[in-house]
Amino acid sequence: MRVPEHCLADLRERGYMVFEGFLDVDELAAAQEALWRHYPRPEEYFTDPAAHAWLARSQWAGEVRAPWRSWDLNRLAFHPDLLDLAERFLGSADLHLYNAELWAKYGGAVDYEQAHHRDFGNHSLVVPKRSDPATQLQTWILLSDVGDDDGPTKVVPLSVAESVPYWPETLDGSSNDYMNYLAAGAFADSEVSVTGPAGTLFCLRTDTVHRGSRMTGERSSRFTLLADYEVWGPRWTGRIAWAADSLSPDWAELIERATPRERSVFGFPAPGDPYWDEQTLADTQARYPRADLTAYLTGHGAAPA
Ligand SMILES: O=C(O)CCC(=O)C(=O)O
Repeated sequence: MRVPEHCLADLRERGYMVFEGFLDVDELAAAQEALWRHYPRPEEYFTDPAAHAWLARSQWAGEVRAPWRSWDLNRLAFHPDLLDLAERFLGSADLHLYNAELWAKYGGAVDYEQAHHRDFGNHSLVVPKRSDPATQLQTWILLSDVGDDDGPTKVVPLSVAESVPYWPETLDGSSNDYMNYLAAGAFADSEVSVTGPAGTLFCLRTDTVHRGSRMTGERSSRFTLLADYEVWGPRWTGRIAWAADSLSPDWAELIERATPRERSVFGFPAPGDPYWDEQTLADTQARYPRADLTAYLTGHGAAPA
């Protein structure tokens, strides 16, 4: 569902927004079913956690980067209403999907508690420019219901955290590590728990202070899909290069089913790009035989600048 203007205003003013009902019932159900191609169902996990020890190696063990094993998941990373939101927030249609991950957490697997931090530390080589619009947008789609016991993200409104410098001396005097963590307990009174039913969209900027929290429910599980957007341009930002994974069958299906606009968020050359000529078109068609590449022949449907 299209993200309403008041949510966008929250994102601009508070540094985060939460929108329930972002996914419709069918797209949510299809994505949830596809999760089990990557993860054990909760009942399966809790019957024998030791059989899934890979999920307990660290609090980040449950992250799986795109492309995923189902179009029903892949398409959510560039859902039309997500692209619409990113375009409205970042102020440009020339969007770059600079990371996409699934993240599964299971109660008792590991301690998911984190200190408050800002994520730009591993999304940029430098620090964010204090500009409007902000330069990076992180989006999280909740694929399971998230209540207070399910390790909800805790987010701190911009007005509360903006006095803390981007690369602070730690507030407790300990040495500052690579993740610019803030002192334990900081903002405990002002942080907001991001709870909501499956299908909710949560967004924040990479300079918004937040943290992961402990799962307190004995058999809690939480499944999320993360997609990070920026505008193409800077050389100092990003997370990954999509070409590194572009030999997998999941990638081929993604390119073959996506529209030219959707492909362009991965860096696939847009219609009208000087890259396209008779040779590149024929050879790219050989690489992706089921893709409709006619737009690249005609130049129609070029990604707007
Ligand atoms: O999982 C979460 O709710 C937040 C995690 C987080 O902030 C992080 O790992 O940087």
